[in-house]
Amino acid sequence: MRIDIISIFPEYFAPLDVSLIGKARERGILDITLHQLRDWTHDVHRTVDDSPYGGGPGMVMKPEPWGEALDAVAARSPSAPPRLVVPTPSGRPFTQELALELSAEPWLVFACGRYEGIDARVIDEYATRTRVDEVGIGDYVLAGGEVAVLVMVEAIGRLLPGVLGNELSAADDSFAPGAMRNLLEGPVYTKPPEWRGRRVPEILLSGHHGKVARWRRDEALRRTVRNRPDLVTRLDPDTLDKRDREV
Ligand code: 6GU
Repeated sequence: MRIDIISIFPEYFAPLDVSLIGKARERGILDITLHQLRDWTHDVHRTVDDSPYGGGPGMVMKPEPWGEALDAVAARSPSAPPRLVVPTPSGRPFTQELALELSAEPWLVFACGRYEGIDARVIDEYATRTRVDEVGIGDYVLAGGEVAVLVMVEAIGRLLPGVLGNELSAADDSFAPGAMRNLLEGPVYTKPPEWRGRRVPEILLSGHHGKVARWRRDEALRRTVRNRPDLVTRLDPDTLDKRDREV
């Protein structure tokens, strides 16, 4: 997968050299290019923002540098244009489902806004040429889209074939489609079997795979009720059995 990220702070993306995503890049599974938006300005101050029409606080990102930047980045391939993702707290929610959908794309461009956002005509203009999604990562406000893009690239990147050590581990994730849809993962344990007087639940030492699976599902349900009661109403009734309802 190819990813281009346009920002006035490309230094924010240093973590993408590290760990799982860094390895995926070294191995050629992920091809990430960072771009400095100011490279597409033409004034001595390399201006990217201006005051909002209609008044109000803050600054708005000017359309011209964004237009030139997006045209230049998209022109790097004569084939189908990239799907454009614009991080903003006003966007649709970033979910595991959207991460999975985006992980199937050959090419993504992330356009990181700062200040009060990007002139809305940029999004309207590109929406006539390609799929554009304004996406937010939660109900709070960050200083800019950069950290949100780090979050999204990590969530998307780990779903690419060959990135996770164990391909099965993504299937068990909280929010993964299938049996874990809208369920949080329960607690996990490793050796030693007793630590500071606390025993690992005996079922996990029993070697009884059926009972272990049932226990894990019960724990996942309990944790979901406790930490995310809003998710319980979204559990698919068809996937709940009698035991689930007792939890
Ligand atoms: Cl994508 N951007 C900003 N600036 N704040 C956010 C966000 C994005 N998602 C949640 N808060």
